[in-house]
Amino acid sequence: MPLNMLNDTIAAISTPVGEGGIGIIRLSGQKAIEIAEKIFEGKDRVSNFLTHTIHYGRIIDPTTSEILDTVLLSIMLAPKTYTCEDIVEINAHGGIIQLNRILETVLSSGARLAQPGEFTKRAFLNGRIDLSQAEAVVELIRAKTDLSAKFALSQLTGSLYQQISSLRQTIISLLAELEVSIDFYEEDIELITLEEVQQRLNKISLEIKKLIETAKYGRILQQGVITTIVGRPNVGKSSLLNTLVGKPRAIVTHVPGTTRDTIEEMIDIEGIPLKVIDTAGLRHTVDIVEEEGVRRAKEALNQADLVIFVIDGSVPLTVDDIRIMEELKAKEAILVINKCDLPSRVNVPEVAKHLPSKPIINLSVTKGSGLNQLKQTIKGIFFAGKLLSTDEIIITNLRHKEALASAFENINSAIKGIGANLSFEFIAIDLRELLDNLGLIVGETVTEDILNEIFSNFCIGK
Ligand SMILES: Nc1nc2c(ncn2[C@@H]2O[C@H](COP(=O)(O)OP(=O)(O)O)[C@@H](O)[C@H]2O)c(=O)[nH]1
Ligand SMILES: [Mg+2]
Repeated sequence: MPLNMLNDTIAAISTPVGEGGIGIIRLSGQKAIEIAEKIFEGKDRVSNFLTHTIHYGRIIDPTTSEILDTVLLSIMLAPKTYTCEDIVEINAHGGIIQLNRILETVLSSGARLAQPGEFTKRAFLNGRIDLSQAEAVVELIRAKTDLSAKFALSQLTGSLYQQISSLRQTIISLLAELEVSIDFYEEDIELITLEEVQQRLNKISLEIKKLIETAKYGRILQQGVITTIVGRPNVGKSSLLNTLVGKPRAIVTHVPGTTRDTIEEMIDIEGIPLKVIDTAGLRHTVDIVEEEGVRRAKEALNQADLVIFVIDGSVPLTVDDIRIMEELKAKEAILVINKCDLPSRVNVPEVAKHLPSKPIINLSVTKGSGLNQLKQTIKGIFFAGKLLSTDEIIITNLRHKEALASAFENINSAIKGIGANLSFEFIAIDLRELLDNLGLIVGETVTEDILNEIFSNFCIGK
C-alpha cells in the first residue's frame, strides 16, 4: 500500500442507495475536519468541536453559498475511531439526489471518493483490526440468518484472530526451540526431545484439522443445508414443502406427476438455514417433460446435504420406493412416512431394513402432525444441538479454509519428516511455511493483490 493512499481523505455515502429517513456521508482522513469546516455552518467552528460529539447545522456549498441540507454532524477524532483516523459523519436527509449533492461538495472540497471497503481497509492497515475481523464486517452485512449474523459478529470481535494468533505463537515457540537445537547440537545443554517435538506437532495438527472441519458448517450457515425432498409421485412431497415454507409454493394435486421441475425455497429452522428443494416424483416415465423433471430430481439428490425421503404410509411399499432407498444408503437421510392420518398399510420394519440407522418419522402433512419432530431431527443431524452456541469458531470464509488446508499440509509434512528422522532444519522449513499460511488468515502475510481482492468485495462506504 503506497503511503499516500493513507494520506488521502476519503468520503462516501455509507447508507443504502434509495429513500431513507437519514443518509450518512462519511469522511475519514487527515483533512476530514478541515473539509467539514469548509462546508458546515453551525454554532461553532468544526475545529473547536470535541471528539465524539454531535452538532446541528447546515451544509453549504462553499462556492455558491447555497444551503444543501440541515444536518447533524458527528466528530470522531483519531485514534479512537473506526479507521484510527479523524472521522466526520454527516447525518443528512436520506434521498439519493440530496446525498449525492452533499458528497459532490465534500469531494470538491478536498476529499477523494472512497473505494469499496476502503474505510475497513484503513482500519486494517492502521492495525485496529486484523484481516479476519475485516472480512467479518462483510459477512455481518451480508448475513441472511440470525445464526450467520451471530458467527460473523463473533469473528468480528476477534475470536478467529485470537485462535490463529495463539496457534502461531505455539508454532513460533516450537520453532525457536528447534533452532536452538540446530545451533547447539554439539553442545551439552538440554534440548527439546524428538518425542516432545512430535507431541507438539500432533497437537497443532489436530487443532488445524478441527478448524477445517468446521468449514462444513460454515458453508451451511451461509448457503443453507441443501435439503432435497424425494419420493415417488403423489406421496406428499410438494405438500411437505408448502408446509415447511408456510405458503402454497408448489402445486399440489391428487394427480401423480404434478411436479415437473425442481422448486427451491429458503427456510429457517430455529436459525438454521435450509435450502429446501421439492422434486418431481421419481418413477419411470415416457412423458418427456416429466422425464426431464426426474433427471433434475436425481441431480438435486446428488448435491443434497440432507435427503428427506417421503413414502405414502397409506399404501404398501412399491418397487419404486425400494429403488429410491437403494440410492440413499450413503446419504444423510430422514425417512418420512406421510399420510399417517389414513390407515397404515406400510410395513415399517421392512422400510427400516432397507435403510438401517436412518431416522424414521411418522407425519401427516394434512393434519400437521410430526412436523416438529421432523424439524428437531434435522437440527439434531446438522448441529447435534450444540452448535447453536456461538462460542465455537466456525470457518465461513473460503479463503480461510484454503489457507488452513495448506497449513494442514505443512504440519503433516513436518510430522512425516520427524517420522522419517529428518533433521530439525527440514522441520523448521515446514513450520515457517505453516506460519505464513496461518498468517494469511489474520493478514500478517498477505500481499497487496490479496488485500485488493478482499476489499473489492465490500460495498462502498464501509
Ligand atoms: N390424507 C393425506 N393426504 C395427503 C397428505 N399429504 C399430501 N396428501 C395428498 O396427496 C396428494 C399428493 O400430494 P403432493 O404434495 O402433490 O404429492 P407429490 O407428488 O409427492 O408432490 C394430494 O392430493 C395431497 O392433498 C397427508 O398427510 N394425508
Ligand atoms: Mg409434487
